[in-house]
Amino acid sequence: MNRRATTATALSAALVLGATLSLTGCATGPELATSGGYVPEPVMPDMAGGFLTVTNTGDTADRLTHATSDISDDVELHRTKDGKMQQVKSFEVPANGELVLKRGANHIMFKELKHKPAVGEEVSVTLHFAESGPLEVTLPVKAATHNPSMKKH
Ligand SMILES: [Cu+2]
Repeated sequence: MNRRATTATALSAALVLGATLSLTGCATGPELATSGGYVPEPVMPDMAGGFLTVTNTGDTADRLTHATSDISDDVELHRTKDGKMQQVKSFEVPANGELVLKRGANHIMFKELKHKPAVGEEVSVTLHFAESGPLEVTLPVKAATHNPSMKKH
C-alpha cells in the first residue's frame, strides 16, 4: 500500500468513527438548564444572595466561573463554611448532575447593590461557564424569609 492510499484509509476510518460517535450521542458536552431561582428581599441595604439550581444533562462536567447582574457590578460566588461566607473561584456542575445554590450553602452574592430589590421585582443574572455559553436567568424577588428547600416533599 502506498502512502496516499494509507492516508485515504486513515481518513475514511476517522470519518466513520466520527459518524459513529455522533450517532451514539457520545461526548455531547455539558447541557445546562436552570430552575427554581430566586433572590430573597435583602435585609441589608447593600448585599443580596441569589439561589438557583443548574442542571447538567450532558456527559461532560462544566464550571460556573462567575455571574454578572443588573443590580450589582460586584457579584461573587460564595460558599458557607462553619456559618461564615467565603468567596470561591468557581462551582462545579457535574456531568449528569446538578449544582444547587441554596440558603446556608453555596450561593451567588450581589455586593454593593445599585438598587435594593423589593418583593415582586426581578433580578437579571447572567451565569458564565468554563465550557458552555452564558445563561441568562431572571430571578424573582421573594420575601426575606422565603426558603423552598425547607419545604417537605
Ligand atoms: Cu455570601
